[in-house]
Formats: sequence, C-alpha cells, structure tokens
Amino acid sequence: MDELIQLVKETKSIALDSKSAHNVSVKGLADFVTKVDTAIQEFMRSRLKDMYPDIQFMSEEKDNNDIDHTGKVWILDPIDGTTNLIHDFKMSAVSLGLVDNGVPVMGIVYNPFTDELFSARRGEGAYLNGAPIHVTSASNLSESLVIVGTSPYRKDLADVNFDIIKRLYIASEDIRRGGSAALDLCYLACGRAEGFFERNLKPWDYAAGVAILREAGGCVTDFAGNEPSYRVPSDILASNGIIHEEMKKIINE
Ligand code: 2AM
Ligand code: CA
Repeated sequence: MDELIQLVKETKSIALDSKSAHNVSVKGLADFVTKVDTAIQEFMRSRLKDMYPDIQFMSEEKDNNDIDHTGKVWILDPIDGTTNLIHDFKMSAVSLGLVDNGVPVMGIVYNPFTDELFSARRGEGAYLNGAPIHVTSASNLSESLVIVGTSPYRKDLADVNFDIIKRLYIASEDIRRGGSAALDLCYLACGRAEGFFERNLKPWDYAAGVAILREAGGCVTDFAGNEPSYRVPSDILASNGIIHEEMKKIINE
C-alpha cells in the first residue's frame, strides 16, 4: 500500500501543470480529455507495469477490449473530474482501484489540489492521509446531505435526473454537486455527506471509491440494489448504509 500511495502522489506535478490542463480535446458531449489525463495515464501505466508485471491495466483513455476480468485488473482514472480540472475548480482526483475477479480489493483516490489522499485495502479499513475514516450515523434522509450527479454527457436524461434530484432535495437536508464521482464516494467515506447518486458512470469513475467507501462502513450498489459492474457502465447509488433503502425508493419512484 505504501509504495502505491507514494506512486499516486507522484502524479501531483503532472496534475498541477496548468498549461497541460488547458490543452483540451473533445471526446463527446460534455466529455473531454486534456494533456494531463494522457500524461498521468502513461506515467501510471509504465510504473505499474514495472512494479506488477502480471496485473492487467484498464484506464479511461485507452482501449480496454482485451482485458480478462476473471483476473486482477488495475482500474485507473488518470483524472476523475476533468471538467473541474479544465475550469480550475480544484475538485479532481487520480483514482486507482484494484479489482480481482469482479471484487474491488483496493482503492486510492488522490486530490492533488488539496493533497487529500483516500485509501483502503479490503478488510483493513479506510483512511484519509493515514488517519482512519468512517461514514456518519445519520439515520434518515431528512438529516442527510446528498451529493448528486447530473450525467452531463446524457442531457437527453435531464428530465428524469432532475426529477430525482428534486425529490432528493425535498427529502434531505440539502444537495451538493461535486463533479468527480471518485471524490464524491470518498466524501461519503469520511463523513462529509451521507448519499450520492449518478447515472451511467464508467468503472474507472467508481472502482477505487467503492473499495474505500465499503471499508469506511458505507454501501454502494446500482439503482436496483445490485453489485455494480466493473466491466461496463453502471448507475451508482451510494450511502452511509443506513439511508440506502430510502434513497433507492426515491430514485426508483
Ligand atoms: P471524468 O471526469 O473522468 O470524465 C461527473 O458527472 C462524473 O461523471 C465524473 O466522475 C466524470 O468522470 C464522469 N463522466 C464524465 N463523462 C462521462 C461519460 N461520458 N461517461 C461516463 N462518465 C462520465
Ligand atoms: Ca477521467
């Protein structure tokens, strides 16, 4: 864990290179890639290959068709929260998960702008900069802060999503929008909020965050309550565990 944490922290100088952050290409609707994304991916790919030659490598800005998901797979998002990065919003993260035969067994999520590093290994608890973290014990939505996702690359679903957001807003204390699913999950893990949902996320947006939130005592499923996929996109519902059913009911109303 220590050497992986050191490795992820080494991405800081790449992430904070503002010239590269503003070198942007468009992949699709509200979907961007910058020189920072590709540089961090290349740095991590090469270092992980040297350190762990037998573990496969899945990452957002590459073709992942040849991956055998019955084995061990690194799942990297070189920058989660690329839109935030482009806007200097300082809410982006390098997200590295390890999934073994469909089970997330390790996660590291690092925000280079705040120097907050979340980490967890299955069965060993979750940590923020080395100190143990845990979800809150809020017992219902009315005393919960809920982080929402807007799925900006699916504007055709705006009515459906904003109907859910409105219902959650009315039932909860208030809502927030972070813009990095990996950090959103970690904010639940360390007790800054109680719930999170976003439709149609990709495995690299949540693989590491799932490992961290579960070790912090939280719960992550898809909207139906099932295990998310680590091969194809999933709708993600996350909570402190206690308000999970209440959120699930409102999302599926
Ligand atoms: P990204 O910054 O790595 O692209 C914001 O709504 C969240 O959705 C972020 O975690 C963002 O990750 C993710 N996201 C952005 N575009 C996406 C797309 N086309 N498909 C799935 N997830 C996406
Ligand atoms: Ca990304």
